[in-house]
Amino acid sequence: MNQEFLLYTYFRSSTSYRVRIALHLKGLKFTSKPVHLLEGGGQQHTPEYRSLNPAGEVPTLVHNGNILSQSFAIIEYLDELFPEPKLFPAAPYDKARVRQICEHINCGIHPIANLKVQQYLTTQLSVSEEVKNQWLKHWIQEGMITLENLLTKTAGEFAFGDTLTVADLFVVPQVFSSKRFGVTLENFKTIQKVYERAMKLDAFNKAHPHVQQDTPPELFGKV
Ligand SMILES: N[C@@H](CCC(=O)N[C@@H](CS)C(=O)NCC(=O)O)C(=O)O
Repeated sequence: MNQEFLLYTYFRSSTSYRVRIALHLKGLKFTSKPVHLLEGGGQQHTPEYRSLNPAGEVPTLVHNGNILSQSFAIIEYLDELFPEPKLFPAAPYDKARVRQICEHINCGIHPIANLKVQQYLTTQLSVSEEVKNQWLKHWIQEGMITLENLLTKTAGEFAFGDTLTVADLFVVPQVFSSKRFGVTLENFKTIQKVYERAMKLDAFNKAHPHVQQDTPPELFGKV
């Protein structure tokens, strides 16, 4: 059967980055449809886009007419349809622990730094850029401390043991995002080890925010 994938994405979005990695890992050819989160007040807010993604967020994947949002749901769907390489461990406890890492990033770290949250702080609550950045850095740092603690119990070569899992697809984009907000890996040796191992894989590099079709020229190629 002919497989068609259209990915609504934004180069810098860590949630889009997760899905791009999954598509590359599974060798699935896809067309990227950039959604500029800032231009014109944000293309994610148009009624056309919201009819695909009611939350007005990226990513959205359209696969042979099937529309899906939420990066975790998208990756799970892809993994069930295209099991090579398998991203979820089979044993229930292992699977739950992998998911625990993903959920910590997805619900515990990512939403705090989301663009709309930042915009609300500055435009509605008149928080200065400086205070906003301090606030973001604090919560990201807290989240990264927990992530480091989680990974010290689970990591081998990868985030969970010595086999690549969906947890690595969440850790790597979070590292990219944390660095953007000034949280480096200096004090997070396990996260750093896992990050460096995953970045040896082609799929992670091809999916990197700085090599996408909508990457601004001044950032292009800086992986
Ligand atoms: N839990 C969602 C989060 C998606 C999300 O928040 N995406 C961000 C970019 S990383 C977004 O589109 N933000 C738009 C905005 O804040 O206006 C997922 O995993 O897909």
